[in-house]
Amino acid sequence: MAKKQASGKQSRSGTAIRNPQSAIRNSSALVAILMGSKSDWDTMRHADQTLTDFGVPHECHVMSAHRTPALAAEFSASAESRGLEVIIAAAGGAAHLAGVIAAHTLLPVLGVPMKSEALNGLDSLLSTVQMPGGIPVGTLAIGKAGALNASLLAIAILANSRPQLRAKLRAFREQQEMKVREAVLD
Ligand code: RP5
Repeated sequence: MAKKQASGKQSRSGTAIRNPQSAIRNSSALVAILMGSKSDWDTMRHADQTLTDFGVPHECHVMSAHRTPALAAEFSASAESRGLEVIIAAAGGAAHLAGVIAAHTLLPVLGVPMKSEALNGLDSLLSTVQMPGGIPVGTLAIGKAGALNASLLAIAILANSRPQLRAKLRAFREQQEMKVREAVLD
């Protein structure tokens, strides 16, 4: 992303590394957010923001199953040894990114189908969700809701072994419930 380059030296909790060349990586990252194109960032920034809000160290990269196949394979094959625990992979159209990433790692991979111009995301959804048996991709909803839920699901996975994160997730749910209960229609 052109957005925030090379805050790469920072490694405090919650720091997001966004890096166009994927050369700079966050040594403390637990979650990686990958997207097939910079054009996916407007959607995937919601996942980035949620992980930041929860203080989860993470990194964000553009890489493509089609346009940068070697980078996608190298990234996913080395992800576990770098300490990553969950990978979120977003792509649109013939959306193979999550499946390709999942093929190279044992880490849980959460797929987010992007809204596409031609088919409004139905193509992305089907090509992400319809993995043949043996290589799972946990597929979320199309677009913004999927981006948000992928980050919340990543947090829930991490929270299984992190009580403080679990408490934050519980508080988030309680606040969300409160907002609905207290909604006033004008
Ligand atoms: C996919 O193709 C990307 O994930 C994106 O959603 C879609 C279109 O990419 P651009 O042509 O906008 O780069 O690889």
